[in-house]
Amino acid sequence: MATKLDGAVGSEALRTKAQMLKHALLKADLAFVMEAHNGLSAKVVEEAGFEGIWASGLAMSAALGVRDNNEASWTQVLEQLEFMADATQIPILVDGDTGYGNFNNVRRLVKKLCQRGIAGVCIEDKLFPKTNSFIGEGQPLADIDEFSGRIKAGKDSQEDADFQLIARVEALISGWGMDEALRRAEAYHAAGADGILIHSKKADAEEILTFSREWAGRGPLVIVPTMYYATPTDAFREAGVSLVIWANHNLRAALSAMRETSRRIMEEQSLTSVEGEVASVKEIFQIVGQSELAAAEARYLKPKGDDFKGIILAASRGSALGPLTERLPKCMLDIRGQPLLKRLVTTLNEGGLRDISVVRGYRKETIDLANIRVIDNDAFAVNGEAASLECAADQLHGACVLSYGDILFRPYILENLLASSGDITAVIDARWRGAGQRAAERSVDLALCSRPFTGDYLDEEPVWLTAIQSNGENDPEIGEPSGEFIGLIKLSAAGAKTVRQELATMKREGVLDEADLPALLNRLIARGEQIETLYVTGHWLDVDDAFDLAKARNLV
Ligand code: SPV
Ligand code: MG
Repeated sequence: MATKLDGAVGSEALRTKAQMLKHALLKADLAFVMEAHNGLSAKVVEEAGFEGIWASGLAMSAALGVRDNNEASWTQVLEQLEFMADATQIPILVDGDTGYGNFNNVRRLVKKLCQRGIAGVCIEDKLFPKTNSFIGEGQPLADIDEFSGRIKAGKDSQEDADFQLIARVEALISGWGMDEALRRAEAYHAAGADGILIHSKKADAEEILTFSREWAGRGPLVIVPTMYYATPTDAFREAGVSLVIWANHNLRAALSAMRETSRRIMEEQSLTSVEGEVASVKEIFQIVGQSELAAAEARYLKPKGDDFKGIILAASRGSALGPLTERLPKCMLDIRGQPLLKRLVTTLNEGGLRDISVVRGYRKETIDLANIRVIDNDAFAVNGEAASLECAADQLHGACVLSYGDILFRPYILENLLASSGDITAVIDARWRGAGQRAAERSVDLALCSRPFTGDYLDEEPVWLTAIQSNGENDPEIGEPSGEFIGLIKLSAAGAKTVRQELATMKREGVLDEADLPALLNRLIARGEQIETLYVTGHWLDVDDAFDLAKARNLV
């Protein structure tokens, strides 16, 4: 019994694809490579766990709709190989046919393959343009010396020291017999081939096993059992074969599946019967790595409005408005022909936010705008903003903008907010005192920040919210306030998760119902979360009372 050579590279040294292929050829165990013909099938081969990919000339040609007669040019093949190599981490052994010409063509081929990250090439001792080995009888063979020159030229041109060049002996296929096959194998081995592919088109493995015996482990042996497929794999193992190529079965599987699918859709004029049998679109997204692109976009692209959801808290009545809110919640009060909420939704839409949820409570049936999702807080009379936000917890996934339902602001405020870098950013108006000297009477959420607003154009140091005071109980003492929280917050996906978790904790602790948004922010600050401040100077309003309402009506 012949034994497979054991000169394998230590596994710790397997850094490159060429080293991995070399290892597969030299290690003690039998190795397998599986056919692929494009980037997708290459990924499938890798996913299945193969050590390497056989870039089959027959399969790549057929996938391009042409014959295995060098009808696809070598650079067209190279293009396919580049996609396959980019798509995978395992080595590719390329079917290089005859090398596309003489020694000079082989030189250029090997050089280009090395540049594209291909681990090895197999060239066969035939003449360009080649014909598939399973077609016809007695195909002419190359002169031994000329072919040995191709091998030497290929080895001398490799830019990667571990690149593998396999010489394929076609003597058995062409009917020249065992002695000629062995003579050629010996010559190619002496010329520097890293392995010998002995090919056969017999239905049994007899001549392959005889060759293996005679070859007696002089160098790695590679076989393609397409025709003698019924031979148990252990027979190859025992014969000391190094590498088995499963040469064309992905292409053949794809052809059968595509034919059957097309036939049924044509016949049935419907997709229903094939739908459950074909890969889902989601599987396609998965195998081409769509999620990696999403992660990269999050890292490299500035977020745009359409990456954010809007959540508007509009459950309360707005009691300071008295009889005006008997039939309508304050967010639905008319501001020059449009409800306040509609104006707010329009501002968000114009900032690019399309997915808007409105948490409604008081007179909820009147909140009936188009293109919004409504979420009900039916306990609005006994709870507050934090509980309303918790009602929208299902929407608190991914980046969000949270807004009170009774505010209006200039579009640039939203634009700057979306561009802010913090996971949680709150908009603070530094000019709150100027708001008609009514701050004392109004319900104002006063904020203390890490430093006051400077108005300096070049000042880009981040400012953090350190405490916020509201009408709720247990408010922290605010010294000299830095500004007023306008009721607008941006959350990154991480920020949204943090808020969701805090709301869940508050619910568990039984403090959710009494909490407003400032109370939530204070809890986050106390927990060590950094809340960024985006300072603005006016250009927004809220509607707490009739005075505000009049002002709003004047402003828009
Ligand atoms: C190929 O897969 O293109 C091969 C193997 O060269 S065979 O088709 O068996 O010749
Ligand atoms: Mg081929």
